[in-house]
Amino acid sequence: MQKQTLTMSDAISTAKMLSEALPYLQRFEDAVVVVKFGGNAMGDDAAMAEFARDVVLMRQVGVNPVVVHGGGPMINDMLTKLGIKSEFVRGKRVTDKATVQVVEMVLSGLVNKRIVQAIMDAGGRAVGISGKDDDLMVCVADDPELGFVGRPVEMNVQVLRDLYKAGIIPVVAPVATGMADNETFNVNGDTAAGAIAGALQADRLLLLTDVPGVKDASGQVMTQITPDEIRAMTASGVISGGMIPKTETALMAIEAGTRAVTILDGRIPNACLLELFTDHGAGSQIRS
Ligand code: X2W
Repeated sequence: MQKQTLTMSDAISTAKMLSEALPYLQRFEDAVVVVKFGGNAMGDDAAMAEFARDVVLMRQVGVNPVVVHGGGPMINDMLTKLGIKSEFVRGKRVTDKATVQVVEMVLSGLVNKRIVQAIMDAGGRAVGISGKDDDLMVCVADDPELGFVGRPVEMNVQVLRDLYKAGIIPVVAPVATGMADNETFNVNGDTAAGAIAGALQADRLLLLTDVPGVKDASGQVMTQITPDEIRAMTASGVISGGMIPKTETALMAIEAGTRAVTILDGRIPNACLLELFTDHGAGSQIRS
């Protein structure tokens, strides 16, 4: 017989919790959920394993998760090792030819494969690709000041549908191809996730980050916000700094047809499950 690790009362509360999740499991059956997993939310191997388990659980209960990752801190580490200086302008990395090569190596290689491996270890199936594969994300230069930073202008998301329909979790690195031959662009991870969620008309975009959500003027996290409120709070300066690219991404994704976007703290245990499958939810949900 298997060794019992739970007390009877713990086991009863686990069973009750599963039962209470039923309406949420029904609601998200076959839903497309794009999860942006930022470099700051990745943490150590244990946090990575827990994220992978949540994504595999989503898949197991009939959700179609699509993972889009970042890796800014990992790019910084490699650039430092190679003695390449790097700076950010308006939240985006100024990217010259040497930098874009490092970005592609780190994101499509190290970070992408680490996530794929973690999902496989959790018993799921994952395939790692970048925005270059099957021309998933075609970009133009975002701003001449930023060099090879891409703004997605053409999305070909059929490859993602093909993968999730086959039961495979796509894991996407935010590196993209350009309109001309042989161009490589570095794309901000949030921007890439928003463009993918919009093109897939996703049911949810979850932006996992290292802050609890969008705060109002008194510093309280807002659990529900409309796009109009976001615009007003941005104009009045209540939304500022690093939150701006996230709320801009949310608005873009909603305009393109994503049903709702949640900005949440990826460091909370089981953040994705909390948001999707409990009545508590997590972070700030933006929807019309
Ligand atoms: C980002 C891509 C990685 C990213 C960069 O070079 O850092 C641009 O800034 P996080 O972990 O999600 O911040 N690209 C253009 O977005 O990573």
